[in-house]
Amino acid sequence: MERTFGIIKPNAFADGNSGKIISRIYEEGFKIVGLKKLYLSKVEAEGFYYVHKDRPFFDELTEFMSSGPCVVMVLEAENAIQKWRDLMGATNPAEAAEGTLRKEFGASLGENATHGSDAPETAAFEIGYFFSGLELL
Ligand code: DAT
Ligand code: MG
Repeated sequence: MERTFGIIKPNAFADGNSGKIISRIYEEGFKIVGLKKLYLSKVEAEGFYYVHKDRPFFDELTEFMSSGPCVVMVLEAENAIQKWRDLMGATNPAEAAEGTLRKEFGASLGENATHGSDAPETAAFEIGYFFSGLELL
């Protein structure tokens, strides 16, 4: 079993799509090990996306991620990291395959509805950024 980290981003939360996304997560066979709603500050969003600090879209991204509440989650499944990325679809909703979350709920490249870790090291960092061990028993 593997764990990954996911976010229902502010656009999907504001659009009232959190429930549909959580339903899909269960349908695809994930166990939800941790889940909470947060309203990130700009600084907290910058810390989370630190690896992207030199990218031209860093300010836009962190402004968006701190623009409203989101839902942070720890998901468990076999091959959870790849499985969750597959369910989300391509970064740009316009290029995401039919049936993926970003295709269905993404509004634009920036406001693409969901986040998912891309490797075991980033999953460990991202889970630890938002959850303590006690919250994941
Ligand atoms: P992903 O979220 O698929 O792992 P990423 O890590 O490359 O994609 O980028 C993080 C987020 O930043 C992405 O979900 C949306 C935003 N983003 C990426 N490229 C962008 C761009 N060229 N313009 C605006 N936002 C961008
Ligand atoms: Mg990424």
